[in-house]
Amino acid sequence: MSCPVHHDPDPVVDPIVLDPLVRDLRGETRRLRDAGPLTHIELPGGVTAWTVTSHAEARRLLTDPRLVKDINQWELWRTGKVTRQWPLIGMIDSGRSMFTVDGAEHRRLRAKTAQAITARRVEEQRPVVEETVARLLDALAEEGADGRPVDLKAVFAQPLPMVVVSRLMGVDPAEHPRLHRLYEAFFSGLTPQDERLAVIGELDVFFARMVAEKKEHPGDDLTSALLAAEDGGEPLTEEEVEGNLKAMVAAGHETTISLIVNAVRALCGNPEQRELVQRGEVSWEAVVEETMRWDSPTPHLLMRFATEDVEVGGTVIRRGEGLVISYHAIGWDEAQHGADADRFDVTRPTPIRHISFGHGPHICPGAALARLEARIALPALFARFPALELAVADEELRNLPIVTQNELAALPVLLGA
Ligand code: STR
Repeated sequence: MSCPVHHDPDPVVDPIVLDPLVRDLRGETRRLRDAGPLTHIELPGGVTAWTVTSHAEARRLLTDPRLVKDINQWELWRTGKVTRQWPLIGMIDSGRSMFTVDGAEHRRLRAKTAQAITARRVEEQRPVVEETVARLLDALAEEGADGRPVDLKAVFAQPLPMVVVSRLMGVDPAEHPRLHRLYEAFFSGLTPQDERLAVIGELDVFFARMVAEKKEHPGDDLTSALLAAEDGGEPLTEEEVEGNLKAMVAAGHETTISLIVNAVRALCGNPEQRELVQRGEVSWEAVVEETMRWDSPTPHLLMRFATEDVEVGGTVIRRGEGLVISYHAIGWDEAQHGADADRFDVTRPTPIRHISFGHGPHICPGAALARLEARIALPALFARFPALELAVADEELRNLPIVTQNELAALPVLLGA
């Protein structure tokens, strides 16, 4: 690996090293919080970056135009210290899309996608979500019959987001297993880099073909809509549509799995709160928002780069340095959520003002869709299996070795009578 530890011109305390195997996310979040609002971290591969762990500072930085997504602003990239051989490169260098550009170009790339999945428009997806949830609950009942433990993640939480985002974007359902396999390899920290680069290549070919096909034969989907010429303004190029499509499928598939899994885990671990929810005294909305805050599906979002020196409460992010947004730690900010911020509590005043969907121009355009999925899936699951419980002790649950995602390897449950 040609990625030596980044030497800052300023004397800097040792960075907090993120465990590539994610063996103790909560311990890491505590250490990050203790280190202060802006601190150095070391990512896998020995690459250091700044990270922000304060809610208030993150909000400021996420609306600061001097912090941009363009990888060419990154000193470590420009000087060849980070290359395509770096295991996390796919999180940053993912092609031109609304995820990687800023300013006026960003507004142009994002507008139509975001408008198609606003809180209002997303209601159009409700029937698909409801049908899919009903079908997956049957599958779950079958797998978990006769008191057998069943992996709620694999059988229930994983298929739902893929079905929903695919229907929205026009991805052929026959491709779900393949896409799922590719994303597993893409995200896993254990995938050798040459293999990951091959996976990225395969995803690129897949989505390029799909865009070319939709251009020829438009369907009733968002990919076709993005390709259609605008009334005013310039339409998106095929490359731009491909970038947005890739971003939507990856994001829609990966993050919502964890939202559902983490919510079920949290409720199973907090029976008194679960009872309040199951009795209807606390809303499912509160469960979803509190899960987003307390156990954010995205622990660390990579990356933004300073186009100028940016001062944050006495510390300076130098021009060319990278900034990670550590949402899991931000959700545990006592200044924002109170002294018990590290505790799951669905009775906190709602709406809980977390920023786990981001903040500023890049705020998650799929937030309403994720919320819709979780708010249909969770009540339906607990209505069908009111006695559902974990099949292993909570301490036995393991995260996948993925630094940027808070994803359990599995969630074994017993469905109960
Ligand atoms: C994965 C690879 C790809 O082809 C395109 C993208 C762009 C969107 C990214 C996605 C990535 C990784 C997961 C992200 C998603 C946006 C939201 C999601 C970062 C790099 C989160 O985990 C929050």
